[in-house]
Amino acid sequence: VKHPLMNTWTLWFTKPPTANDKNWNDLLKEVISFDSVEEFWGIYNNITPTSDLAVKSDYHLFKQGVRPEWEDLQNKHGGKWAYQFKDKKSVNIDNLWLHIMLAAIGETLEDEDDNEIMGVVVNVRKGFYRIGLWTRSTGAGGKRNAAPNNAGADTLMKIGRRFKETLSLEEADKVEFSGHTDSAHAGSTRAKAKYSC
Ligand code: M7G
Repeated sequence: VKHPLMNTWTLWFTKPPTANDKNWNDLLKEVISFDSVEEFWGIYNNITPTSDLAVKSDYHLFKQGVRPEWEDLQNKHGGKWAYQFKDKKSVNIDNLWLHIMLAAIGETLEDEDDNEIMGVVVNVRKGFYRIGLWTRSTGAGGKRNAAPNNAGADTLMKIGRRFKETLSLEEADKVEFSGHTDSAHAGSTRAKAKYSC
């Protein structure tokens, strides 16, 4: 028997750039899609653990039909919650990434009619690991020039708190939300956080 998931999910991988690679988008590879719990474990047990990936690698787990890029039409009004784990030696990144993937495919990061979660990401960097949670909107709902169906800030904050709980962070460790357009303009590290919790 297969236990179906609410959505079909696609795993993507960003490979570290070599000297010839110029475009970020060329480094991004679609790996596989799945729609059952059993397929998820089959894939999980057969891919390289995050802790064994080279620096500048990423895994992205996104709903099928959404590319893990700011430019995707379904991401362009959105943003991400993120947390950087700066002590790479003491953190169990494989376990954290597994937890956030299970929360995504098990749909526990949002309420049923929120429809905000696009996917989750883990970045392997020189000085840190970062886990991100991409949302469809930036919480501008209700504001005058918000895109249609944009969620309100309360919905984004609720998702942020669940993200933080799923990562078992201490109250003092703040997760931060930034919009993708800010990231695209400022470069990811300099984007100003819109919310934190
Ligand atoms: P990052 O991997 O989000 O964080 O972005 P990092 O700075 O900690 O490595 C690194 C760089 O990758 C960005 O400054 C962009 O040049 C590129 N990049 C990342 N993302 C997610 C995108 C994207 O969605 N679209 C484009 N065009 N470039 C991206």
